[in-house]
Amino acid sequence: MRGKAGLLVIGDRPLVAETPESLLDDDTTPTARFFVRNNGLLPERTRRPEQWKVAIDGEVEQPLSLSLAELKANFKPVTRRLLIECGGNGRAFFSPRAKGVQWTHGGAGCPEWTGVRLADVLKAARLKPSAVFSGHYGADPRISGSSKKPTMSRGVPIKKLLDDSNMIAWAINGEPLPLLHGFPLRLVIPGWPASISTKWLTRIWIRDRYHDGPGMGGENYRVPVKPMQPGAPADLANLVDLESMPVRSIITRPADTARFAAGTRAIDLRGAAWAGDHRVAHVDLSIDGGATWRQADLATPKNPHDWQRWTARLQFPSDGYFEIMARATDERGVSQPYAVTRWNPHGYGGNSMHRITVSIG
Ligand SMILES: Nc1nc2c(c(=O)[nH]1)N[C@H]1C(S)=C(S)[C@@H](COP(=O)(O)O)O[C@H]1N2
Ligand SMILES: [Mo]
Repeated sequence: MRGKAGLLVIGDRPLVAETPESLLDDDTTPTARFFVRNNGLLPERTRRPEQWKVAIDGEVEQPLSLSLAELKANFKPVTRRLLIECGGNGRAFFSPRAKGVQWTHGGAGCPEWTGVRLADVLKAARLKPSAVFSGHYGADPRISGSSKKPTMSRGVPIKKLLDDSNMIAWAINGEPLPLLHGFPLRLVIPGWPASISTKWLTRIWIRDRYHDGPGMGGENYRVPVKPMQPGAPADLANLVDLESMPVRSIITRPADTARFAAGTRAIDLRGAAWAGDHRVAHVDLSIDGGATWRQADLATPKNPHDWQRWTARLQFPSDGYFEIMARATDERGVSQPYAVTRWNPHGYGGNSMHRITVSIG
């Protein structure tokens, strides 16, 4: 894939690519290393990006149709480092196999976005008291090309829509969005499955009820309330939307299967951790299958919904072959499990610990 050296293509129609953990070692994810998830085809690249329009309509006192130029001129631009993560990140670890693209841990990234606060735009549209949910629309055609239905249209409850972190963004890492990531405008709604962060954004429909676009309801982005038997058919009445993403950490240095010289007794590790709408409280590392743990040094996030980088120096008792596990714990005391829990048909929210192996000597 052009401009995405080192990413692993895990689906080609639609195009989907994940980032190996060792390529997520930068504090701010370079665009070249940012994962790709399309559900449809790429729309045509507009020749007049400044005239691209986004409608805000439905349960609002003042329906808006704002061009990119108007967004830039009439609202205060902000730049923030925000992590977005595919709802299916970690899906490959479900057993039996869950339906969908088999992400390991690389369906996430944390670049810097520039745009306007979604809350400022919603304020200008003046939500009615009847506003309870949103529905987001993008310009990408469906794979089949045949239907008028959008490829995907998801939404969130108004409380989440109004979160101060949310943006309508036109730039990533200081450059206009590439077509692959939503040129010229996209939503960035961090913390929840990234399928709500609509690319090629054309419309935000404010609704008086739960949204029913493609990608909502049924088994879509839903997890069981009462744990279900893995592999069994799902009882739809027992499924609820996955909202805040679960806590996760990745080891970004050393790379998996790294080799060290005989006699090496200390190895420096680096990584990142995040926890949806929550802060990460601590990250712990084990080289003995979880029998003992060492706490990493955890950086504070630059802004809400930024990931938290961590570093640690681990001591090794001898030469040999070691498995290193990283386990993050959120501010509520919830840690990553050894193996994925809450099996669901499409494998959402799988946050089992990341493990790498190293050899010394
Ligand atoms: N219009 C549109 N927006 C979309 C999608 C899509 O298929 N069409 N995919 C969503 C999903 S499932 C994810 S995980 C993120 C991925 O964003 P990225 O490709 O910029 O990494 O975009 C979201 N926004
Ligand atoms: Mo996704």
